Amino acid sequence: MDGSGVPAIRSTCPYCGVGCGVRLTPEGSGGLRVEGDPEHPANRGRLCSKGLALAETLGPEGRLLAPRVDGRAADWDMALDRVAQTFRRTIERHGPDSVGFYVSGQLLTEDYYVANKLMKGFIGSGNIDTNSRLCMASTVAGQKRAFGTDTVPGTCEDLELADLVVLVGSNMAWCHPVLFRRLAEARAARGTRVVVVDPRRTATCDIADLHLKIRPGSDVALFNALLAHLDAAGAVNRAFVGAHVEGFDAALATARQADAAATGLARDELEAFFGLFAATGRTVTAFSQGVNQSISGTDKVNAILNCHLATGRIGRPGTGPLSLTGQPNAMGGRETGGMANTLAAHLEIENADHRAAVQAFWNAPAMAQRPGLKAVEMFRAAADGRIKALWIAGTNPVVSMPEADGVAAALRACDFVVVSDIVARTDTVRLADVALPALGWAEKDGTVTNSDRTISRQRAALPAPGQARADWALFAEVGRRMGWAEAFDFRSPAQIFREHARLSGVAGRLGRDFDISGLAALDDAAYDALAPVRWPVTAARSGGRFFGDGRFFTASGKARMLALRQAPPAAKRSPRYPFRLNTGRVRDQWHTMTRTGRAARLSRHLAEPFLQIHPADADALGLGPADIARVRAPSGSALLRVLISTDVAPGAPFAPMHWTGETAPAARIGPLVAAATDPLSGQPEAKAAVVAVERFAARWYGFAVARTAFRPATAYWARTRADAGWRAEMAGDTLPDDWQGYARALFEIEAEPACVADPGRGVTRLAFARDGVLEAALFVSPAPVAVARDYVAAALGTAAPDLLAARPGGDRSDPGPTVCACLGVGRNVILGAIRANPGADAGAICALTGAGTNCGSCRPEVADLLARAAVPQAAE
Ligand SMILES: Nc1nc2c(c(=O)[nH]1)N[C@H]1C(S)=C(S)[C@@H](COP(=O)(O)OP(=O)(O)OC[C@H]3O[C@@H](n4cnc5c(=O)[nH]c(N)nc54)[C@H](O)[C@@H]3O)O[C@H]1N2
Ligand SMILES: Nc1nc2c(c(=O)[nH]1)N[C@H]1C(S)=C(S)[C@@H](COP(=O)(O)OP(=O)(O)OC[C@H]3O[C@@H](n4cnc5c(=O)[nH]c(N)nc54)[C@H](O)[C@@H]3O)O[C@H]1N2
Ligand code: SF4
Ligand SMILES: [Mo]
Repeated sequence: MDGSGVPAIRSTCPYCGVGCGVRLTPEGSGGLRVEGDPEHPANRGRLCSKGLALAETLGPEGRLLAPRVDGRAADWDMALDRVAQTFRRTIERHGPDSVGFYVSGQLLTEDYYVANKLMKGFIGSGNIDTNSRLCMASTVAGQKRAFGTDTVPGTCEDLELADLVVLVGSNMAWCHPVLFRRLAEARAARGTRVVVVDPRRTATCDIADLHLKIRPGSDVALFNALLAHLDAAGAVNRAFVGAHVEGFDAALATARQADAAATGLARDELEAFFGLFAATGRTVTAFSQGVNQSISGTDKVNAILNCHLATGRIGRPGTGPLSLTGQPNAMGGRETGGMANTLAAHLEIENADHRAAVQAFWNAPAMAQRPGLKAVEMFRAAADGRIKALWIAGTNPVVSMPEADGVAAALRACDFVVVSDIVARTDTVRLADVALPALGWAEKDGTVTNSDRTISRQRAALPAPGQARADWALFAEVGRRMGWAEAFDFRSPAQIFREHARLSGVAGRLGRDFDISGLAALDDAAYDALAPVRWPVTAARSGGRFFGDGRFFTASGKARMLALRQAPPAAKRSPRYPFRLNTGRVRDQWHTMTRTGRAARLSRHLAEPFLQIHPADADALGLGPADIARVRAPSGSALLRVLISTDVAPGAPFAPMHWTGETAPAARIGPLVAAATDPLSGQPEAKAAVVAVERFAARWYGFAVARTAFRPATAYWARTRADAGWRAEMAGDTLPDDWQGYARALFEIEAEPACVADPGRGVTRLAFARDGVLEAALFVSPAPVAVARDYVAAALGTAAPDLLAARPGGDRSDPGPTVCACLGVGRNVILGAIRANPGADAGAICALTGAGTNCGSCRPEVADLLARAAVPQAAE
């Protein structure tokens, strides 16, 4: 209840797989108050910086509000008929495998269910794949190999009950922040030991007792060597292995041959880790994209599972492997079978009995008989004409796929491309023949499943903007218009959920793990009121852990250990491409920034795409702090701000994946990543590209702010939101004739600017006013621009006398890039507090500056600043 007595609407955060519960209270004029839900088991009221900024990402600005056909506004009938007829005609002429759907772990379970039913049961092809292919596919394949099903054995509480938590290829502090806080609190309370396995030092290492800076891609060697050690140390659980595991001997024999030197780790580091693991019964190994996104991703997963199976540490409190899922509904997508090589309800597409059961349940005319094209193959097929009609929903592959320039070319080549999205301009929507406006978070209704099988409701709290419709409704409409009126007669998410739950009962009877038949009879009111619930949900059981009883879903009922060999990354370093590029995420942006990019405070943490590179590499390349680097790969190139840091190893720089043609066109990372995939899972190796790096010979650097959006015409620019407009970093290799003319064209302003030029230093500052308030400003310099950026951005729309006066100024102290997004505390402010208070601990610095006192997502960074000498940051 809020003060007015209106009960808050309970829903779920739309970002990461932690799946935090939120309470939404509509406020006048379309606004929304967002708070953590104290009753949700995932977060108990906590939210991270992204969840807390959700309200700032809403509103009509930039939304796709009406269907568009061939670039022109169209009505729903016309757009949906065009989609249905084109798909129908293409299938008639070229067969069902000539069409495809590419969907997303950010769709709701109900959306996924309808899309999958349409493709696999009615169109009759397996060609529905998802961005989960780039995300969780290796875990799916690894869990199926070991357990017989894609089952997450434990729960997130296990992180709090464990004595040892091993985080492999997971930057949990930034990517699953609320779970990280739960772990940090448990560690403070009970002394949990934490080991981080990551080639890079991340904020997650703040709570690590041991950080293993593993050589990229060598996790199989590490866990093989661990398995051999566990055996030698007598830590193998012989009783469990004897009764419940097969393949132990072969797995151990291969593991004994493992070359631990391949990890690049020192003997004492390995011994410390192995000793800790062997001695600690309650061990959880949590893993994410450093494991999955690799050509040996599936083997990495199984190498981890091997160690848990050998020690019997699975299915009991405080033990087990735990896959940290990325997207809010990565799990729901797997449960509905929305991947090219799976069937609904965790059934197997290759299994004739399973196909027959689903076909009978759906009364389906044309069941897919074999797996369809996986993401990378699907876009290749679009490029070479095998796929002639493609529907993309809830994902932005022109940014996020490997060899992303090739994906753009594939969409241009493909006869018919449909994109359903919430945003009017994305790199992918721009290439659509038909663009369909979808309802977004807080407007739509349905369910999601988080990392530990907890199903939660997302609920609508705001009216539909424009003509937007739910994703499930779009797939159902097209199904009806293609001639399957009865099968797609879906009128509500509750109705779809009941059908999904009933189908899971069929799977349960076939001996599968995913069974929520206990929810099949929910009426609309009960569905509306559904509280978070962990599957399975059957008459016999609800929630809990799997495999504590030693029974697995393989034919023999035993788990499988696998004999695994270390394989290096696919792309080979060479004199031409001497660097191994690692890619991933930053704390305050979500993927391609279509939502988080709208919140000014989320753009202050790291406002620019960057290349994090070791000082030795920077020296050898002649790169200085805040220079621009040109990064070239065989499949594309990018320009990135240089951030010199010992967090990365020499030869192994890191770059974030978030920037796009809309926000920083020269800085898209997707084009640099080769489309090499794991042979079993089809997951691309996004963490191990090979690149060359050189200094970009910038003749000038710039920083600009304006109240209206602008797109600089220059080699490098990166634009984010400011509270009252936009801000951009820029760099160019050609000097314009005059800066006043350049600025007027950039901002599309005719007026005369206030101008301060220091020709001696080559520094120019231009500021435009309208009605006495700052409209736009541009700072240029032959060296990276030094200016108090947040101060200048905050001056937009104000009288800003020191910027508008034609005198040098603006030399105020710069709070620096934001560390604490909640309270807007800058890095320099924190460094100042550290300097002024020698001996103060992180808690004291937080209390002094306010940083970390709200959501706490930035606490690891405050501790980090305290712990070591500062290194130059981007955009300072
Ligand atoms: N802030 C934020 N949070 C997010 C997201 C986001 O976009 N922004 N996206 C969500 C999604 S969909 C996902 S999938 C998750 C991803 O969550 P994470 O997997 O935690 O994040 P990443 O940054 O992709 O990569 C994790 C780490 O893997 C390391 N790594 C690279 N190569 C190797 C290797 O060979 N071995 C090992 N052991 N480690 C390696 C990288 O250095 C990196 O620190 O985050 C989710 N949460
Ligand atoms: N180099 C590199 N590449 C990577 C990764 C990496 O670590 N490195 N990680 C990979 C991983 S793990 C992932 S999960 C992917 C993520 O990559 P994407 O899925 O491409 O990224 P998003 O920005 O989340 O795209 C979601 C799209 O859906 C839209 N949208 C939001 N809500 C809705 C809705 O309700 N309905 C519809 N129809 N649309 C909506 C958004 O506006 C946006 O355009 O990136 C992958 N690519
Ligand atoms: S940890 Fe943050 S991004 Fe993830 S679900 Fe919770 S609030 Fe959302
Ligand atoms: Mo992901």
